Amino acid sequence: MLTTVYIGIGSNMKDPMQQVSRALQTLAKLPNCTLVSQSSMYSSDAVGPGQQDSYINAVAEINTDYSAAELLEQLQTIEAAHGRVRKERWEPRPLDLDILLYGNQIISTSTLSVPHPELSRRHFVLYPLAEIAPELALPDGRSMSQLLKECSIGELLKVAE
Ligand code: A4P
Ligand code: MG
Repeated sequence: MLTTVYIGIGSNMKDPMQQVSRALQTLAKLPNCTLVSQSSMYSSDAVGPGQQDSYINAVAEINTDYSAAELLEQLQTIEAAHGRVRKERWEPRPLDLDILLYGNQIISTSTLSVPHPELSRRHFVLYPLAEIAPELALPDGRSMSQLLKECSIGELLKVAE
C-alpha cells in the first residue's frame, strides 16, 4: 500500500545546497518510492548547542510502499553515501534525513519517532512543509496554519526554488 511521507532534509557541511539537491535526486531514484514534490531550499541558523555553520533545509513528499522501518534504513544508507559519520547528537553533518510524517501514523519505537518530535517547534521544517502541503494536518489534528501561527519564521530565509 502506498503511503505519503514527508522527509526533512538538512545539511550544514560540504556545500549544503549541493548536498540537499543531490539527496533529492537520490530520493527520486529510490526503488518503491515516487518523489511527489519538493520544497524550496531555506537557510537558517543552526539550532542546538555550540557554534555551527548555518543549515540548508528542504522538505520532500514521497509516495512509498516501504514500511517506515524500511524507509529509515534507506535514508540512513543515503546519509552514509553522503559521507556522514555518526558521532554526537546535533553535530555538523553533510546530510540529515528525517522522517517527518509517515501517512497519518504515530510511531514510537526505539529507532523511530513519528511525527518527528521536534516538527512543531522548528521553523526550518514547518515552513518548507507548509509550502508543499498547506492543507496538511498532523495525526493529532493540528493544521499547518495553526502550527505556523505558533512558530515564528525568525531568521529563516528562502534561498532557492
Ligand atoms: N530516529 C527516530 N525518529 C526518527 C525519524 N522520525 N526520522 C532515530 C529519522 N530518524 C529517527 O538520528 C538518531 C536516530 O534517530 C536515528 O538512528 C534514528 O533511529 P541521527 O540523524 O543519527 O541523529 P541526529 O540527527 O544528530 O539527532 P536528532 O535528534 O535526529 O537531531 P535532529 O533533530 O535531526 O537535529 N538546525 C537547523 N537550522 N537545521 C537543521 O536541519 N538539524 C539538527 C539535527 C540540529 N540543528 C539544526 C538542524
Ligand atoms: Mg536526524
